[in-house]
Amino acid sequence: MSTPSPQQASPSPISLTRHLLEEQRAGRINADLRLLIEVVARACKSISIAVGKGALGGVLGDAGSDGAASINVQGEAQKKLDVLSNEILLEANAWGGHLAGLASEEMDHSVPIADMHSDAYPRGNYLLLFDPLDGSSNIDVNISVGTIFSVLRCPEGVTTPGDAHFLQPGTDQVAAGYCTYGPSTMLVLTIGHGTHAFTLDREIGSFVLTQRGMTIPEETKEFAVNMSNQRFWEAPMQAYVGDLLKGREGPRGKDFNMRWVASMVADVHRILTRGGIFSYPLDSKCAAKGGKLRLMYEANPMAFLVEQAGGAASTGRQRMLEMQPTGLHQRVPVFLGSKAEVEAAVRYHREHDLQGQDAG
Ligand code: FBP
Repeated sequence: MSTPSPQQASPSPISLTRHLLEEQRAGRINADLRLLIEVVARACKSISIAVGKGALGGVLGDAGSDGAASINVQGEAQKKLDVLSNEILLEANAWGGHLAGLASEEMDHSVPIADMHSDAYPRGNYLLLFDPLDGSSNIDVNISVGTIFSVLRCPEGVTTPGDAHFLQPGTDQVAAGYCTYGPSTMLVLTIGHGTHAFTLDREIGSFVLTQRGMTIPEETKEFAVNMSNQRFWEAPMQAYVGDLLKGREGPRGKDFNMRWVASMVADVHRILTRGGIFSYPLDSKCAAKGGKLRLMYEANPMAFLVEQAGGAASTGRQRMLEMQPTGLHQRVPVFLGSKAEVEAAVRYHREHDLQGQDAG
C-alpha cells in the first residue's frame, strides 16, 4: 500500500505556512524560526521570478562594469544573478527581527543585523548562512540553479555576532534547505524532523507541500561526479570510481550510470528524489583550499537534508555534520546520498589510509 501523497492525504493543499504552523503546534519549531523560514522562502520566490525572466530581465551574464569583472571572496567572477540574489536575501532578512547576523558566499565576512541599518531593526536569536545562487556556471545556459541556506542559533549573550560565532558544527543546525529554480521552483526543507519538498504554485504564489518525508534509497546504481577531474583525484577516489566503471564485471558486481548537472542543488535534488551518490572529492587542483565546495552554506545544509532523508554525508574520512568549522568560507571534500554507497566510498578511503599507515 503506497504512502498517500500530501494531496491524497489532505483534500486541501498544505501550504508551507500551514505546514510550519502545524510543526509549531507540535512543539517542533518556535514562532521565531518559523517566521525566519517564511522570510527566506519569500526571498526565494523573488529570486525565482528574476531567474525565470532570464535574458528578458537583463539578469544574465557577469556582474561588474566597464568590462571589469566583479570578483567575490572565493576569487570567482560574480554573475549578475549572484549579486541580485544576495541583495534580495539581505534585504528580506534585515528587518524581520529573527536574526542576529547573516553570512553569504558572496560576502567576505558575516554581517551583524545591528550593522545593517544602525539599530533600526530588532535583532533575533538566529544566524543565517546562504549560497544565494548555487550552480553559477549554469546560469547563462538555462540549467537549474538554486539557493542553499543553513540556520544556527546565535550563542547566548552575543548581540553583535562575528565570523567566529558562525563556526558551529553541522549538528548544531536548527534548519536547512534549498530552493531549486528549474522547470518548477521547489523548496526542500528540514527542521530536524524529516525532509519535505514544497512546489511553488505560481497561480497562488505559495509553496505547497508535494512530498512529505523524502526518503533516499539505501542502495543505488547512479553516481554524480565531475569525471574530467579524474586524473587529479587521490588514489582511493581513483579506485572507487574505477570499480564503479567496471560495473558487473568488477568487484561491485553491478552496472552504474552517471549524471552530472554541475549545479549541486539539482544533483542533490535528484538524489533526494530517487537516490544516488554525489561527490566532489579532494583533488590536486583544489587540495590547497581543502576542496571545492563550501562547508558552511553548501555541504552542511545538504548533509542535514540528506541525513534527515535516511542518507549519509561524509568528507570521505569523517561524518560531514561532525566537522568543527575553522573558517566561514572553508572548503571540504563531499560525498553524500544513498547510505550504503557513501559507506562504500568511505571504505575505499579508510582502507587506503590504513594501508598507508601500515606501509609508513
Ligand atoms: P557555486 O556555483 O555556488 O560556486 O557552486 C559550486 C558549484 O557550481 C556546485 O553547484 C557544483 O556542484 C559544482 O560547483 C560544479 O563544479 P564543476 O564546475 O567543477 O563541475
